[in-house]
Amino acid sequence: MGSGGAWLLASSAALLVIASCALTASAAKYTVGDTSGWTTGTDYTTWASDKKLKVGDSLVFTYAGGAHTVAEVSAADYASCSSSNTLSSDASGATTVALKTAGKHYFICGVAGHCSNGMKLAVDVAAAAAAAPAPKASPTPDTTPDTTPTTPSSSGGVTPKTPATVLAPPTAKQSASGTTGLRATALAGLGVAGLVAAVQLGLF
Ligand SMILES: [Cu+2]
Repeated sequence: MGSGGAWLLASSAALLVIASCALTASAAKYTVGDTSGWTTGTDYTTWASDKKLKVGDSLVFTYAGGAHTVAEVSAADYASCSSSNTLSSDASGATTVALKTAGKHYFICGVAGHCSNGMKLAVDVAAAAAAAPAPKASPTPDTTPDTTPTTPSSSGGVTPKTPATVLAPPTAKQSASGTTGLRATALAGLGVAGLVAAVQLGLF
């Protein structure tokens, strides 16, 4: 299992490299099978093993037109070499597949016997670099609306018609001590904040 661990480490390192390079890397085109192209007798598992594909890249399948097909299939159909339910298929001889989504993509040749003889390709596509998240707009009201009535602490004996009075302490205690006054101011502030919220909710 030592080699498996090393593989995992190598894969993790590769992912880090991809993540750090994705910001500047441009879309790449990969010729499947390199000089062998898309044909029987080529090990595409080995070919794909060191490819660092990402969204935006393209796979280019080159083959004699009509001699093979390039069919994108599901994982299950890849495993069973079934081309009866292809996601896309082409037999032009020069098939370019743009990799538009991250994750696994599976391709097989639909000609009888070719897939089961190894003409199948599975690739793992990494997500393109995510754009930096835009800063969230702050919903906090920084300014007091013009319609805000005077605070209860400064309204003297006049009883405000606002919810702020609910939280305001009795006016007699406001002059009792500095601490009580501070508390009253804080409570009044809470009341005003509630009123502002109520105004913004359209209750007034
Ligand atoms: Cu084929």
